[in-house]
Amino acid sequence: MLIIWRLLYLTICANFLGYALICIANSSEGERFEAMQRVHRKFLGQRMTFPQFGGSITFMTAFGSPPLSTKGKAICVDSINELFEAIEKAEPNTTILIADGYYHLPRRIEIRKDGITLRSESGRREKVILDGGKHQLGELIAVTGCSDVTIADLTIQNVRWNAIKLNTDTGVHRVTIYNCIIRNVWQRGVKGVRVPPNILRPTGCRIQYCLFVNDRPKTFDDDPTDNPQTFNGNYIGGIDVMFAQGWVISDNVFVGIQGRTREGRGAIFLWHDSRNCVVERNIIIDCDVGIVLGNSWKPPDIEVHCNRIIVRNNFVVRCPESGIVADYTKDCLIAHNTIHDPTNRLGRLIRLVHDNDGLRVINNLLSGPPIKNESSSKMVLFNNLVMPDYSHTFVNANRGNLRLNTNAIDAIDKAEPLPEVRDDIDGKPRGSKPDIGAHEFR
Ligand SMILES: [Ca+2]
Repeated sequence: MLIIWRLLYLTICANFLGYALICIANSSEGERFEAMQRVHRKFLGQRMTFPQFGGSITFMTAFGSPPLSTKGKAICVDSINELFEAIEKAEPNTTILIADGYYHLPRRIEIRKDGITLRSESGRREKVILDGGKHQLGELIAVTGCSDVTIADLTIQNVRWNAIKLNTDTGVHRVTIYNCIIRNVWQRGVKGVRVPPNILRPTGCRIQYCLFVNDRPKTFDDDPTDNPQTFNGNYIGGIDVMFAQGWVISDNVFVGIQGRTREGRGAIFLWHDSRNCVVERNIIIDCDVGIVLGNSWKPPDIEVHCNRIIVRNNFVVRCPESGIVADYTKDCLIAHNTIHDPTNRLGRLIRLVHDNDGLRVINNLLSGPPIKNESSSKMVLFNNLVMPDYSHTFVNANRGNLRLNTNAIDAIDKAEPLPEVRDDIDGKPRGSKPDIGAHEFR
């Protein structure tokens, strides 16, 4: 026991010493930034899986990404039976650590107690695979009537409908979904449902550092409920949440979330009176739709779909149905995003439709068609750079790396400073002469 404590102490000291040395050893801001990035990645790979540690360990990374802590008692499991037993018997505030392995789940995992954490013991998300394919699961994890749940460092794959279903109509708050891979899920990676008026809307959830990826477009075989009579194989998206309040959706990557005829839903989709959320530093590549605030269908009891939501510093690459959409919003901000899709079939890199009172669309970089404004609301569309094809100014547009290179003379130092955007997609400070788009070149 004592040895573990000492090791832990030494580990923490070594890391902070590392930070200090980096700050001293690297003179230029660029070098410091690169070095910090390396440590940042190291921290992300280094999970605190010390079950003996009763309290929480806080590691602030270089860019303030949220710390993951091991809460309360920890239980290690290495079989499906142990996993279900642990979930069922766990006291609130228990951490369940899953051993590396491939788990064909026979039924949905039901999390119903406050403070439950479910994560891989190794911290390597690709090493713990929870697979719903063999038993054709409709959903893989459900969170019901509880708060402060964490799901981290693991893979969820082959699920017919939803990978993680938040039953937000039962009071679900402060859920953290962190560093997971969500793969081949055929309706939604994360779903938050409609909330009745007498239930507190889901507040303070975080979805960060996750990879949402599908290996191919959806087919009819993937989901019998999605057929020519319903959604024609296009009922598919990444994150779909209603009534979200104070959520952070950041630092995720979405690849290939595609409907059967490439008419799917948003990689990130917030609607039904969602408020005060931040969507930032996400990279969305080859999905049908990128980031969507609202929807053209709005029930009578919903005044606006999205209120005071900030969408900043995202890369959106080749999303043919729409890059970023605002549709029935109020006082939202879409700023410093880079969207690349020169041949977008609908001309919708940014699409504004229906009422969007108080919307500000500022300092975005569009490589492709200009903003498609179908809204008659009073909005501020300012200092957005539109180029028919700006590929040559990106590090690697094909691979979705829209960081700028020296060719980007129309973007570099050409943005209007915005108080809401102090840094870029890498967490690098913007300085006094910000660049247009999500990346700060210098
Ligand atoms: Ca600059």
